[in-house]
Amino acid sequence: MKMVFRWYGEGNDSVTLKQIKQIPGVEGLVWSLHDVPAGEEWPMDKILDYKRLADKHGFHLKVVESVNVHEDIKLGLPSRDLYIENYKRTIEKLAKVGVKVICYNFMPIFDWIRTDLFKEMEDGSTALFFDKAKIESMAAEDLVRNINENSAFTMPGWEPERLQRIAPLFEAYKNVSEEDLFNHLQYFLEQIIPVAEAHDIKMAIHPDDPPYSVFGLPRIVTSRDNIHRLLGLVDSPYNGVTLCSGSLGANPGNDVAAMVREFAGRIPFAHIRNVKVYENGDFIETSHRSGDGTVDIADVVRAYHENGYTGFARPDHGRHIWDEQCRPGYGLYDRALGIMYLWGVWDALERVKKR
Ligand code: DNO
Repeated sequence: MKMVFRWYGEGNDSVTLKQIKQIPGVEGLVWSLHDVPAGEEWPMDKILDYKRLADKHGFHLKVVESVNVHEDIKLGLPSRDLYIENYKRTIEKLAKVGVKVICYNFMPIFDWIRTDLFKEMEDGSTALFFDKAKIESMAAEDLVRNINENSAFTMPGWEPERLQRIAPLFEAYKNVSEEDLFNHLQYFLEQIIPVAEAHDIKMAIHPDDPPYSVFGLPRIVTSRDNIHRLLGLVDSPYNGVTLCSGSLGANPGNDVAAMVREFAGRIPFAHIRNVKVYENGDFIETSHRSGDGTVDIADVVRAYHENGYTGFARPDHGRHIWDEQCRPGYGLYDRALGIMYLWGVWDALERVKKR
């Protein structure tokens, strides 16, 4: 398990590279060019600027999260070919700075969805919260407004300019079924995977968060069966998954550890975090510890360990604790605590193995 840490870039993150350097066992940054719109080819000079910065602090840049997929690709429009070509050029450029994994998602219109970014927990910390009934009665536009008004940072996947395009996008998705979305993903993968293979970069699709349809939009990366199916669309080790325990874990019907055991060879990137799911379907993000949420994180780590996991892993969203002012879910303290929990479980398992 190679530990990496998500960082949003200079001026765009409350956490500094010096602070990340002091977390035990973190070897690389999980990064992106957040100001390049989805569908555009990434400029080499900006990639190299990032590389210089990472080098200066002794981090590698092997994991990108995300190179976003243009909506026309997900919609299967004729204009998709142009955006797929741009995606290929970006892959070629990223190979030049040593990138090995590209995380992306195939969620229509919205990336992750939450109703509260700073929901207060019993211990006084705050965390990202999903109120299922509220979402079901809410207009999509209000949710975008709510997210933007409550974060001091522009949130990837929720850029304010999205608001202007929402109505036509919903209209465009009206006749797109899950089956269509699978076909559009296949079309994308058939073109992208050979380029990824040639450049030794693994593509790792992120599950849908939450892992079910929201606002009537189709969502396909939701379950064991659908992940099995998408891995078969192009059956190559370069067509992989970012197995996110928190996204999949928001549906208690998903056995995350069993998925790790089944798909281990196809998980170049692991997102490890916990989530507490309530009976009515609401959920809140908790500390990483098994006992604090619904997902048995210790067992998830054990599943990776059993399979001799050598891929990349990052702690995922944490709570906002000790009065930290940070991006929702991406503070320093709780993610650093999360890392120490993951290492603790991992090292204990190593010790037992060597006995
Ligand atoms: C949320 C993240 C997602 C993820 C994308 C990958 O914090 O886990 O936004 O980065 O879905 O493309």
